[in-house]
Amino acid sequence: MSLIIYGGSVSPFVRKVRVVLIEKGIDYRLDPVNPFAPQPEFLAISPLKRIPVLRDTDLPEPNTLPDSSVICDYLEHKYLEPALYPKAAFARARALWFEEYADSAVAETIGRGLFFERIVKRMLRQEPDEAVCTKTLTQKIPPLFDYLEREIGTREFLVEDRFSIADISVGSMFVNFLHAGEVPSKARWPQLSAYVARIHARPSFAGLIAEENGLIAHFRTAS
Ligand SMILES: N[C@@H](CCC(=O)N[C@@H](CS)C(=O)NCC(=O)O)C(=O)O
Repeated sequence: MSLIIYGGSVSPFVRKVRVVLIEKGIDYRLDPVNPFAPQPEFLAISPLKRIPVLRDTDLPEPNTLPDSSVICDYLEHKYLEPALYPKAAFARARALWFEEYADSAVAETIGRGLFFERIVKRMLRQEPDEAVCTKTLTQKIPPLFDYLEREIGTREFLVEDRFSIADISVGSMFVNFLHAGEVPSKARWPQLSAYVARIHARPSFAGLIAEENGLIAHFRTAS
């Protein structure tokens, strides 16, 4: 097994990379790292102190790459099949846009405004601030989800007619939404809600969600 992913399973960015690896059928090892209490060896390979970092032991050092988007792009070029990025220039760029949208605004809103409050704070033995969660759910999330509802429309996937990095990135952020005890409202976002359920039903996502649920359930009940 030549690939090592440093990170924690409930990070949406680590999950992005794991889904790419699983979809491509590539073996890897997940080496647990807590980015909030990093060891000096980890800081040396992650200058922004973020997870994930990939190590490819097929290569001589330096053989590590930080950042989920960089790692996914590397994996796409190293393992060509199945392709997870569109080939046509505009479609590829559009998929990268959805990756960026998920990794920036959606990650920040769901991550900080819900997952951090309801799960990470529990891990730190602190109480969630439900006022922050309410503001996130009522003010910050609706415009983000409205946009995704329009973009997905009646399509099966976000870009072209096949599964891509766009769906992996968006789908991964919605796992953290789920872990925080939420699902997109079927009444307000019918297309998005069906789309998220479809993406999460893929064996790659479903296996990881099942694995993570045990850990999350533990922290949901912790106080
Ligand atoms: N752009 C980075 C973001 C990674 C990121 O923010 N990871 C979070 C965990 S979900 C982290 O390591 N946070 C540690 C910190 O903020 O100190 C990527 O795509 O990998």
